Amino acid sequence: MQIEKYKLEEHNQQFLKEHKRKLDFITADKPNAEAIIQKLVDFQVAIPSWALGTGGTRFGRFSGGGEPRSLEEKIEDVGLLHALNRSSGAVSLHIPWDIPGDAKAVKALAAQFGLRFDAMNSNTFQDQPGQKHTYKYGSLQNVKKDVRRQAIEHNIEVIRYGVELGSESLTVWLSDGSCFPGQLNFRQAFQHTLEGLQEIYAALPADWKMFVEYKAFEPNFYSTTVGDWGQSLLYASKLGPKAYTLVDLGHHLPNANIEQIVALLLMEGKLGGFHFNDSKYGDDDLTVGSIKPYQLFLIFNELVEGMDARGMDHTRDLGWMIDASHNVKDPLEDLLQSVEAILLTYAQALFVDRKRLVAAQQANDTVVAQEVLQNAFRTDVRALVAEARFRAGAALDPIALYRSEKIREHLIKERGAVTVATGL
Ligand code: AFD
Ligand code: MN
Ligand code: MN
Repeated sequence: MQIEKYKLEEHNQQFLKEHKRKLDFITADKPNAEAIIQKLVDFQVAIPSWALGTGGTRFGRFSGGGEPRSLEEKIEDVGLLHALNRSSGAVSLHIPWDIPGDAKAVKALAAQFGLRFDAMNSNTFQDQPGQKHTYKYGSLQNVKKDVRRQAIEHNIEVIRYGVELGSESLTVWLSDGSCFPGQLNFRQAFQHTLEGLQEIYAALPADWKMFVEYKAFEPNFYSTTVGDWGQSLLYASKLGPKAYTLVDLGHHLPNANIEQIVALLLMEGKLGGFHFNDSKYGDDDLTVGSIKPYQLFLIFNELVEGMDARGMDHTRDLGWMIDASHNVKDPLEDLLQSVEAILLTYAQALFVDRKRLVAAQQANDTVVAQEVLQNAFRTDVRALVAEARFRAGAALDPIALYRSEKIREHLIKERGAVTVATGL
């Protein structure tokens, strides 16, 4: 289904007066508001194809109905999101969950919705039907050469699909590791993994990037072969200039200082991609900003500062993606909330008074440094983000429009009440 243009305009008309009032309030004492609105219009966050269905718990799957049954329907769903907020202009695919039968047609369909293909994701954390060798004891790290070869070939195949779709990056997330002391020789596991990544790296087209995603735990619980940013950076440095570290917010040990990690990776020119989500305990995959909004702000603060220090383009030079999918919300509403949270936090980070912060740091004035950050964090920027959406031709209140248009009901009618999208 698609949202009719006049419906969108009707919706905006209804909210416009109140919106303008709020916008005038925030822009009155913010001379840089106009520049920030433009940055918000430009900023795009990729939607992972596996977040469009109701995510499973580790014990079950509770489908909410109307889930996309094919890659084409997943693209349609991201198209809907993009029509509602104009900030979700890319989709990130997982192979083999999303093998494009006819890549040309899939690419054309995405273009119709104004979408491009962001990073491609490989999957060596599950065995697929008919697969020759099992990943039970890991993929690239495996002690068996045949298993390693299979994992390498799979990644190269993913690159090939990506080339057909116009993607320009590969994200490798390995679940490799061990559950018990003594199970693995750490050095050998690292070396095998590095050799595998080197072969995959060699198959990258000239203009592609490779993102090495790390995770400290789960499904392995004693060691992980790409367990933290140090290990990821080690692989990325050994691989070469096209390899980068990818930071997923949910992949750290509790209370890790992610903003510091981000700052240093940016300093080294080795931060490539970002997976947004939120969590209280581990890799909870909760809606962005739902648990620790101040942490997200501090991370964004470092991202903006670090990207500006290197003259990077905020929109294009890092891969921005949501990686969250949960089981109690309508996934499309959840994604709208996540994108909104990202834009709000980005806007707040843009409001940080850098000059004052630097002066406070140089004077060891801890109080003012904290004031500067918290002033920005406590600014209500919702009207600015809404204005950016409005200017881009999207809805002032995407969730309100989603509900008043009864989009989920339409999708259920179209696709059925018991559909289950591919994914976890
Ligand atoms: C994992 C990682 C990774 C992967 C995804 C699969 O975050 O990005 O692609 O889940 O659903 O935890
Ligand atoms: Mn991730
Ligand atoms: Mn994860």
